[in-house]
Amino acid sequence: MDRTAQLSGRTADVAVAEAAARAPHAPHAPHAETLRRRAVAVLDANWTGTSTVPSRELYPHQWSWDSAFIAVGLRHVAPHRAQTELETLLAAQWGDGRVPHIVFNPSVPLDAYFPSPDFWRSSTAGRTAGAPRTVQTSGIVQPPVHALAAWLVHRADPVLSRARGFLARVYPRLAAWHRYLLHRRDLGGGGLVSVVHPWEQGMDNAPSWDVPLARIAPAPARSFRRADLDHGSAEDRPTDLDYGRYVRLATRYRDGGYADGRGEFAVEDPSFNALLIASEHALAHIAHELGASGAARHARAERLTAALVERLWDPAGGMFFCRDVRGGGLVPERGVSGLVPLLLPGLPGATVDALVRTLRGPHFGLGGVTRLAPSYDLLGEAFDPHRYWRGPAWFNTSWLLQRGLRLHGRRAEAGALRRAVLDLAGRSDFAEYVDPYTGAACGATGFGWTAALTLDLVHQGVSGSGTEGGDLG
Ligand code: 9WN
Repeated sequence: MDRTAQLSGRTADVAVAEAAARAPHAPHAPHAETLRRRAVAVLDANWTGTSTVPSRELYPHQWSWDSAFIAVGLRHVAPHRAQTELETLLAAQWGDGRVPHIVFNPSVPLDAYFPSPDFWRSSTAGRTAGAPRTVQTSGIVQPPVHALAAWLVHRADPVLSRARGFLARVYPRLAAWHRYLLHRRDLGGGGLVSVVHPWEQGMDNAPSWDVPLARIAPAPARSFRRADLDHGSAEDRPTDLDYGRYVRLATRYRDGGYADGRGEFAVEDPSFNALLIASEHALAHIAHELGASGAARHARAERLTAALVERLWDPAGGMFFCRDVRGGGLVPERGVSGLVPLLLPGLPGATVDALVRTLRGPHFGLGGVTRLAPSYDLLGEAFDPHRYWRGPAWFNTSWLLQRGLRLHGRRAEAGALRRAVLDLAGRSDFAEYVDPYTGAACGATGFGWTAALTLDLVHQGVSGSGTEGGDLG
């Protein structure tokens, strides 16, 4: 008698359910369904009606790259909401094309987050740069993941997208956003985009900023009040000294009317530029979908990839480094940012091989001592497993890396990273970030992009592909 026939009733159901739970790609695995429901609940709780906050307590407004990642997850369960998420953000775009890093919710008290709208004064200080009049925003930007997100959102429900004219409406804004970056932010003159504040790059406290930041005189601690320490522990957050420098940089930028090109801080970052390139490829797909040719955009993305390799690749380090444009050289700090270009289709094969070796080697330990990519070199002097962007693992970077691994045919490594994201996101209650060794939750829980990218990877298991027909190349 075969084994299936021996099983009956409830026993058989339990056995099937257990087998499904063990199979990581099983469409109906009960643990995947539970995880999916929990992730949806986080996104529902963080939804404001027009966008999703990263965290109700710590980050109670709309953040730019968070919203892009959130839309990528939302598309599987609420495609209309995913479109709205991006449309809300893009509605706050400035006349010069910049997409602000924060869109403030006017019903949240000013002291809930610092720097608040009265610090940025976007509608007055940003008037010349074309800041919107009706909505308050910050004046700096964040990584341009939006075109990639818009393309993925479209592909999740093309019928709805076409019916709403989603791509036709967002395309001009996304094109203006890329134009702003490529024309106003090429501060190094080599074709790549510079960030003018660590908050712009998204990995605020990374050791790569230490040298360029050291040139900035900090604003006095008494001149501002940090709200982050009301919710996060001081040992995990940036120091007061670094905060003073962040405030000084932002103040000078604001007082110069948010004009670009004059600031003392300008850094070409590998992750920021790689995300721009991935988004430029996505814009090419969007143009094509709208009946135009995407060829010029693909060609530009390839030129940018060549510039990235030429300006930021460090053969000895086996990874990309930041370039300190004002200081004139590469910053030899190994941050996860230097691995993110793995998601680019046009990278030379030898570069891909070296990046994968570095990711799995002693500095990042992936598949050995770590299951998610740490934000910084495990062997680096500044390493701290809990301090913001100085060691802990964030879920968005591992999501990006698993896409890169998959794109370059590293299926086993991509699968392991995917399973690690799902496992640790669930176990940490969708933490903002985790200890890279233990997976213990750090920062906020119920964090928007952790829940959203979990949803995306749960769905990838269900659909079995996840490449979405050339979304990256
Ligand atoms: C400053 C919202 C943002 C993320 C960043 C993360 C953190 C803000 C802060 O939170 O930055 O923008 O106050 O530290 O570093 O990546 O977008 O989740």
